[in-house]
Amino acid sequence: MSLEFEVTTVEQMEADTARLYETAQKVGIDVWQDRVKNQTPHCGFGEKGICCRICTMGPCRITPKAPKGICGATADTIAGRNYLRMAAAGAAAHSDHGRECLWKLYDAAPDGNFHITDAAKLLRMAEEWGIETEGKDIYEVGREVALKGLNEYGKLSGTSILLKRANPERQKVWKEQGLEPHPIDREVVTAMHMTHVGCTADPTALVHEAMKVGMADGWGGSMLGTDFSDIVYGTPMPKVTEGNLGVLEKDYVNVICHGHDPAVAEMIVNASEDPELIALARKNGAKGINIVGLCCVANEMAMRHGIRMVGNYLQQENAILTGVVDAIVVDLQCIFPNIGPVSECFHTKFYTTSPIAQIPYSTYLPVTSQNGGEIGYRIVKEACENFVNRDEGKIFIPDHKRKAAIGYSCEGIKSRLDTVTNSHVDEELDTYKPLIECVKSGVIRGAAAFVGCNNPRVRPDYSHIEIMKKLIANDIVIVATGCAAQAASKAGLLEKEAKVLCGEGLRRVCTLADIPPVLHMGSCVDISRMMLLATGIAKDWGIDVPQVPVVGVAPEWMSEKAVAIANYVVATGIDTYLGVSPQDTGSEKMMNLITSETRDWAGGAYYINDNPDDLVNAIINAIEAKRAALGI
Ligand code: XCC
Ligand code: SF4
Repeated sequence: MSLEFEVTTVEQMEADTARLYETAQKVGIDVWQDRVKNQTPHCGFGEKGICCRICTMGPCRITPKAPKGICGATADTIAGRNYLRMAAAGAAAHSDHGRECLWKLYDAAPDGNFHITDAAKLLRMAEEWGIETEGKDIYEVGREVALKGLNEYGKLSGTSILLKRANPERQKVWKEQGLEPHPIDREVVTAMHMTHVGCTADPTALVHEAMKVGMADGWGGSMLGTDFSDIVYGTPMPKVTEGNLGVLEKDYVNVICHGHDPAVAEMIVNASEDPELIALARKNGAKGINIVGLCCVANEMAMRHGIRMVGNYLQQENAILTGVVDAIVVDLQCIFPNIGPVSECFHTKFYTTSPIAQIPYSTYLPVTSQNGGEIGYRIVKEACENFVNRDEGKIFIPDHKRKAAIGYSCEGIKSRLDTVTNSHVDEELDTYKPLIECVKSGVIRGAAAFVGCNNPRVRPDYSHIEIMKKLIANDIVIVATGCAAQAASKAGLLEKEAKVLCGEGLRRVCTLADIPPVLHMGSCVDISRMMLLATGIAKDWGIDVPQVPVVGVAPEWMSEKAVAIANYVVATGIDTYLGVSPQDTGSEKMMNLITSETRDWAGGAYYINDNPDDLVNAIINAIEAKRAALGI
């Protein structure tokens, strides 16, 4: 083990960004750094959540002189409604992505564009849902299971079928507190209706519904998205890839897949393996075709195929500014509209593929189950043809990239734990017990689940990386998804060698189980994997989730999806540490609800602090307090 391990620092990443910013200025295009300047200072009313524009008597803003909107809505009501609307939009986005994955299973066929890749997982789900499989073709089973899943969105009555997966104590809390979500679409509609002019004014009820719509996401739409992605595209298992801008290759045709739903990216990867297209790339002077991912679709593709990850959210303009992106193809969510204008300054071809995300200055090719293969082929072909159109004078690729050990789904984590089970209490396989033993004995102090975006409101990636480093040094193991996981990958924290940064206990566990100290669990819908991990640990331990020394951490979150996530994480009984405040500071009542009162309902609440040093100390103290309460 080399003790010379060094992370790639935020300063080095910022130097890359600064160099690419020069290119942006040279070609005359604005990037997010410019727009942040133009938007600062932000609107104080919006920032505090006390601007209401849900009816045309308004917009109304709350000030000491005007403490109520025209209808009489107070700061508490306005901030509460805004908060619930964010949660509803986030739940809608994740859940609709999940729905697309279900349709891909429904449409799957042996000779079609989409197939059943993890048949064993499909059969497990059929059993879980009481679907008869005896004597049926696997694709017939797939259609039945898909229909049952789709029914979860709009069934006439009942609550999420997936709640049963949680430990019994959690299920009881959800029932008693009225937090069992109704069908997913219904819950989103309820949230929108409650926040219509003249409906719910009570902030407590608004926060309660935010948790419920969050539950419809985390224990509904997102969880379905994860499971059905696994069935159609394969369940992630440990493997190695690379991350950061240095994965772009000057001599190759570069195609970036950006967004969330794996469907389009799968079609692009398939096409890139077509011998005819590889020959075309070579004919045009390239050495081959290099497919890379950006944002969550990068996580999806990396976890399943080892596709390399070019970066997280704030890196999307940077990637094109390298001048070597021959095509960028997007599906949905987290796509800067400015990808269009930036691409126009280069030879880069920009493709949109979903009716949900139609963006100016793109070629719009809506992808369906039926035409996916054809469109994937067309895009890769056009990218190969486009290789010759690069402008040498605009090319600069930062050379930073790091190895990344990834693929730690629950199944992937258990597969690693199985290798060390025998050295522990029993010989059971497929259990979290070895991990629990490590926590009980104090070799590992606890776990932190890192999620969320990067955000120019704080120093991008800095909070993620600094907090992670300090936690692993304190023997707190990390699981990460989304852009948080990619921040870790850029820094090198997903390398197994990063164990030298750990405290002695965690370092030993990393060596024994052959894992990095930061475990990449996937994309943001895969935070559902984290919920299954937390409730699975609680089950195997025989305690409830709020007792487990685990916390959620979102130091740089920005999206409405993150609000939905934060709500289901606290509803699952996990305290969540936020580095960016929800836009509710204009209402003391709201801040009290989300940072304290929700803990009385479900065992979890937010802790908010934009100073990463304070945030990390609070996390360590909280984990130690949970340990003390357990007497370990
Ligand atoms: Fe989007 Fe999922 Fe945030 Fe990244 S972490 S900026 S939501 S891509 Ni989900
Ligand atoms: Fe103003 Fe009330 Fe209308 Fe909101 S709902 S804009 S507070 S009048």
